[in-house]
Amino acid sequence: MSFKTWLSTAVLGTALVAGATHAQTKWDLPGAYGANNFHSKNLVTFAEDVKKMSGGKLDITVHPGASLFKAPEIKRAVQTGQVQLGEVLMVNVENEIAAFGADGVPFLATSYDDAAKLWKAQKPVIEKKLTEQGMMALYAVPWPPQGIYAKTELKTITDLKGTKWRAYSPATSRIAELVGAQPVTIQAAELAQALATGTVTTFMTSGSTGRDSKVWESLKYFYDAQAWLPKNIVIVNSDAFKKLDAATQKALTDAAAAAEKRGWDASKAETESSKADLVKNGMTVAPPSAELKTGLQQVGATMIEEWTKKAGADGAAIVDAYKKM
Ligand code: PCA
Repeated sequence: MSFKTWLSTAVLGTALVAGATHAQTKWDLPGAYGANNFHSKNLVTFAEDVKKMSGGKLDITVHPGASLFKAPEIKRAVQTGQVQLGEVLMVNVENEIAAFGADGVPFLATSYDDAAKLWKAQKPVIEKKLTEQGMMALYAVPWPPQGIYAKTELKTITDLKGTKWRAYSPATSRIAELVGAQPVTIQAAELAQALATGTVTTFMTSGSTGRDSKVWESLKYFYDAQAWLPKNIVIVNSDAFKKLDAATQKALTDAAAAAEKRGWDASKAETESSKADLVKNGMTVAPPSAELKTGLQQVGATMIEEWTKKAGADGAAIVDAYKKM
């Protein structure tokens, strides 16, 4: 090779490398919860980490508050490649894939330690299902424990009869049926409005969503039943992932691991701070009475049985692995 040829090859090579460093991939990440929610803030930090760790090569724009897709549409949007990745409430997928609903079964896992075990047990099954559908799991973070909100005092489960009950998943609709309430499915983004118009007067969710929706403007009671901890999962389209170079793929999965850890810590902190805010805004926050708790546990027992049947071998694998931990 002449010096001249060598020189031009070297220059061209450098230009290519420089070009590659500057080539930027832009992704969109839809979420269903308000920009101030701890999950959404974690998504933003995750996106910032990815950008930093990939040397600017992967630039993810977070779209919180169901602004790009409504909560139940996000999984499909990732699956069909309309977006590269998205945040999904796992229990929203339960009717399609029962294993996604394991963390929505009342009283199966009720503490953060048990929720962590359940996630460990659930993860291999979820990963397999996602792979079959051309997706991958990046990270999952639980909501704080679920309690019951009500306008009037609840002494027993029969006090829920006939109330207009807001549901966010198949399992929360099923609870309404079992207690004789009228279920209305409303995702978190529309909850504040449903409360303002009186469409709903009872429901189960976290202190976090109660705070986000300023429930104290219409409701008085939060019974801290700690019934389950549903998770949000961030999923990515496998083809989009494969198009990234190895270093950028690693930046994405490393940032996801950090986001999972950060999210669980934020969720724990959120449990306490959100309940404190409910109290500060005039709500009664209390554990359920023994009678109410017994009633809820009976509902839970029916639902564990129903879910186990529906989830078949996958459900059995999850519950067996979980119980061994
Ligand atoms: N908030 C979400 C899901 C669970 C939770 O705590 C909601 O209420 O829609």
